[in-house]
Amino acid sequence: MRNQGLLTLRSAEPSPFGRKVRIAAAMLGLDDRIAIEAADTINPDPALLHQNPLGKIPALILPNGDALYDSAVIVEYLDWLAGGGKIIPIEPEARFRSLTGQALADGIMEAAILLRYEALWRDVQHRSDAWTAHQQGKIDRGLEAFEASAPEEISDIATIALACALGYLDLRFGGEWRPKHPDLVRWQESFAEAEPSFEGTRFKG
Ligand SMILES: N[C@@H](CCC(=O)N[C@@H](CS)C(=O)NCC(=O)O)C(=O)O
Repeated sequence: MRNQGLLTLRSAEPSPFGRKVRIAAAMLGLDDRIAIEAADTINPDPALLHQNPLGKIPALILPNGDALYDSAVIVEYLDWLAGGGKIIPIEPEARFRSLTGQALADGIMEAAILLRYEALWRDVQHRSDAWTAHQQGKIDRGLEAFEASAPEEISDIATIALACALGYLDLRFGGEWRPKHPDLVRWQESFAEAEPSFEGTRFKG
């Protein structure tokens, strides 16, 4: 294992991107190296805005005070810390398939978060049906693509990100995705069985 020292993760329990980092850390055996410091992105504290000028979580604070973001960079760092090639394969074909899978699952989460923010931040009369449908289209097409070929590996970054995307749709959108995506429902069950940190990081608030 590479350099020692405590890492601090700025995150919030419901955050699907924070969950992705926490599951990755658990799979890599790094979770006891990471202290979680809660962050509120609606009223970001000055430290968070300094650590990540975008005011977004997750951000990982290194022992020397440097901050890493976003979640894709953090998991790349954690994989490197654990020796490399563990959840982000080294062999190019597998590597870029994995990273692209992560990007697709991250995109589903981003669209879902925008829908959630629309409901949180905008009064009903100012919401746009066209914009909502635009974001929903990304979620629907992303899920269809995963339904057509769910990732085979259970322990790479694409699968972790997909599990977190589905978990976020369960949390904020009442699992509406489930009836249309039976293969993904089964896939999520196998992921949860294989990886206890999925349940361990589920927001129960
Ligand atoms: N691309 C980023 C997305 C992170 C993100 O959107 N985080 C949300 C919480 S889950 C956030 O910080 N939102 C606050 C904001 O957008 O101001 C990543 O992968 O970390």
